[in-house]
Amino acid sequence: MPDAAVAARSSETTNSGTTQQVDVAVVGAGFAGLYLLHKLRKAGFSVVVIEEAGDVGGTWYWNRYPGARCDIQTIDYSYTFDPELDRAWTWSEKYATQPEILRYFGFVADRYDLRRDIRFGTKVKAANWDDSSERWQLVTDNGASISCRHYIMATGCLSTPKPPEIDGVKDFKGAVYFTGRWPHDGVDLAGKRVAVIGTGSSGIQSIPLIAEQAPHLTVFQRTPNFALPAHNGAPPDDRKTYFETDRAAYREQARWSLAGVPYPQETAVSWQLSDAERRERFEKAWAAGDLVHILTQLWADQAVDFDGNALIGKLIHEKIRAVVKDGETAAALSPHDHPFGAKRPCLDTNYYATYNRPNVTLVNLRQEPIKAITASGIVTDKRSVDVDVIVFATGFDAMTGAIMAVHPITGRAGKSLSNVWAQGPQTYLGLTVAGFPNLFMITGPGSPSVLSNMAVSIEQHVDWVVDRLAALREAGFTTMEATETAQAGWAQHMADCSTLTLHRLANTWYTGANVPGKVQGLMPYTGGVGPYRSICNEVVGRGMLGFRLTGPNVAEQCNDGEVVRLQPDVRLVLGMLAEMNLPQIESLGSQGARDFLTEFNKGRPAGRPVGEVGSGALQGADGPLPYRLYRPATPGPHPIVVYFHGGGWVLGDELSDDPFCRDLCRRSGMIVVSVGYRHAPEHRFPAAAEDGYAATRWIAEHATELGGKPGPVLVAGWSAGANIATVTCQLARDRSGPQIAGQLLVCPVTDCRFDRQSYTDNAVGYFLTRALMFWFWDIYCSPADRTDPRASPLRGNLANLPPAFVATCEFDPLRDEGIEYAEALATAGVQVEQLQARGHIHSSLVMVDVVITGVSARVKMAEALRGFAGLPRKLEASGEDAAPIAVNAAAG
Ligand code: NA7
Repeated sequence: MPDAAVAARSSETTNSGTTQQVDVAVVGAGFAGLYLLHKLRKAGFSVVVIEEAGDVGGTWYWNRYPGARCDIQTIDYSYTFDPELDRAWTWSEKYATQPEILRYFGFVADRYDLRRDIRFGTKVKAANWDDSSERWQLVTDNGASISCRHYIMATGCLSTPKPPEIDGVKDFKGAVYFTGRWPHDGVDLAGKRVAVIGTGSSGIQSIPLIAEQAPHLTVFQRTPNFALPAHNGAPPDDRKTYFETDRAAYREQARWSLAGVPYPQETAVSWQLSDAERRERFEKAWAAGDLVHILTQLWADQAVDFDGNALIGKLIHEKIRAVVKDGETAAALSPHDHPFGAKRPCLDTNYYATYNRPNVTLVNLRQEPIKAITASGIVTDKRSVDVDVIVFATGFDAMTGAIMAVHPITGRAGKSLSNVWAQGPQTYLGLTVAGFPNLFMITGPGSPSVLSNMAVSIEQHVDWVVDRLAALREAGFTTMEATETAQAGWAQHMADCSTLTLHRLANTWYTGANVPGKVQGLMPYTGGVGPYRSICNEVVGRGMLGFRLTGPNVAEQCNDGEVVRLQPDVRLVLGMLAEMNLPQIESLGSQGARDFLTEFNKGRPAGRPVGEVGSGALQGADGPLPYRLYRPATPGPHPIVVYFHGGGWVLGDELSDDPFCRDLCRRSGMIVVSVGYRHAPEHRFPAAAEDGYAATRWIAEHATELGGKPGPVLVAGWSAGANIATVTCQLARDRSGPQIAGQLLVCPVTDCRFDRQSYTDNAVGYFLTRALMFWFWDIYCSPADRTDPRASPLRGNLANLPPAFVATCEFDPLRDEGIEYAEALATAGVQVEQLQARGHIHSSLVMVDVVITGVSARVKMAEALRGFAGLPRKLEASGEDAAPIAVNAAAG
């Protein structure tokens, strides 16, 4: 049996000389460390926990400032691994105070007899991986050094206070306190003039209580934060009842939710709700006093869409104005520089009302930055404030601080973690780092961590890690290490996820912006707790994908690869579709397939409002055709885009791509006319193509009547509709008009061959299947007709066609024929812009408000259309495009 496996089977901790030998060493005895210790022991590992503090509790051991409380309901901020434990503890309040939370950790430590394996008052000074023994060697500042097979950082995300970065702190003659390192015996502020610097959660929780004790309090605010009343008290009945009725279901729902708290996914989008309905939802959320509620339950687009989000900011500004009597103070307290939720909002008790007290002054550092701290107080650009006490509520070097800055970690071949992370944290799953075998981070950067209920995320990580260690041991492996490929893939997935939400638009500790000099980038995973859990499970299910496993007597195992190559929201959509167990469309017959599509489309979000939507009839190749017209809200006349819907020449109609047409109209500022061309099998080739041409001609001739700009029109289409659009361009060139200024082709069908690689790579599993395309072709076109350029435009003459924008998607059977068409156009001298959308499927780009990661492609399409029409490519600067402001400039 290999030595590690032997060692791992022993649960005895031994001291060899001055070195303590264990299977696993854990740093930190907070929420994560305690559960790790319990679970590792149960799995038969010997464990030591190293903890700097004098007792258990982690962040709750240190953060003892007045008003320190949990801001996730404590019913949700609890261990769930042991139902007996869950039942044995009842929280006294909806949001427990720090002393009660600390008592809870003491209770847990006692219940499982954890303290005997924790070395309190001890810090790790260095951790080095030793390749020959395949163990981590830890040097501590107190007692024996440690040799361990596995090293786990349970150091918390917010545990290393950030230095104040303000000159003169040492000169100050009064008392200085940090909220994150508050004296255990408390601080008597009676009779003391106090300054608080910082208005994050710690400042906002402590300021009202300090104001009650101190004769005068001056608050130095750099960035106003959104704060909501906690309405603390007994746990609310609705949640308590759900919880008490079925605890297991409650916990399970939390585990698969987006934020780690059992709330359903909101589906109504902001523009579907009236002002009154939105206000009602907002008031309900405001009264609920629950961060996760207000962050997730108002409307579906609140966290992902700039405009949907801005509505909330305005409603909160009203609330602030209603409480704070002085207008200037109210304005200074109202956040305007970041979307609601992009920076961690706070829960408060009487925070805004505190500024009505005569003994409280707000100093707005945006208008008068701090110049220095002197012996007697704080000097700004405009005033000098004498104080007896300064409280720094200035936050933490979040997420990486406690892992990287606290002690040097040296991995394989002498690699230092600080060097590897010099340009920002690189991880696989936020759990491991390539080059650092057997090193794990609980809720590390790259995992949902601080964007979730930490309790749920910690338990998921602990379970995953300990279960993996046990499985490795069973299989005889002694090392486990992420591969570079897997890690790079995770970085890409993280970047993709970061485009989903608005977090990228704020400078926050989520991005490292609060620490001068720290490399900036969104550190937590924004794809959600449930999706993240399923990815971690998938890694295991696919044979530890992205990990190299080695052991002395077993063959090395490495299933290398990237666990998520789809865009995160596309992955979710495909997952939901798989769960729906939909029939194969080609098995339904053409009418059955049409009925199915109509039903299916009812479930999608309503398209966004545009200036006007109308309908009418135009002249097709063989009679009238219906059309739908989308007009922008801006004054016309606007250029006209003739649009052809997708559906394989068999399905769909002028309404079926409604959300996409609205999106094109809004983003391009042009009229979009969606044409209801004839379909097969009733009307086979070349009916659709000839209708496309005739409709375009009719629209160009009737541009003025339609309220459009006379002159050249543009054509656009998706899938078979893109086929019709580009065939129309060829016919218009050959039949002397109409004039077409440009063509937008989204995932076009361009050729009848099925042997391109994308037909094999993406034959099944990505919604449009190879079999479905066969079916479409069979219905539309006889084999003899298929090579006609009106069916396979790639085979036509491509010279002298209008400029084109061709979008293709990576996981689309039609990908390669689209790319080939773009290349052939370019070869023929046509101006072409290509967009190869990574991680997307055939329908991604037209799934407006469902596939959020398609937004940037849709923006580019609209810009291309505007360019073709001779307009400035950008319609107008939206807040979404704005770069986040630099927060660190104003003070310090
Ligand atoms: P936060 O949320 O990072 O808040 C720190 C506050 O201190 C914030 O208002 C900062 O302004 C301010 N700050 C930081 N440095 C300075 C300097 N140099 N000058 C003036 N003001 C400064 O930390 P918290 O401890 O309140 O909360 C951390 C998390 O714990 C919280 O989000 C919950 O998850 C629990 P800035 O916004 O950077 O302009």
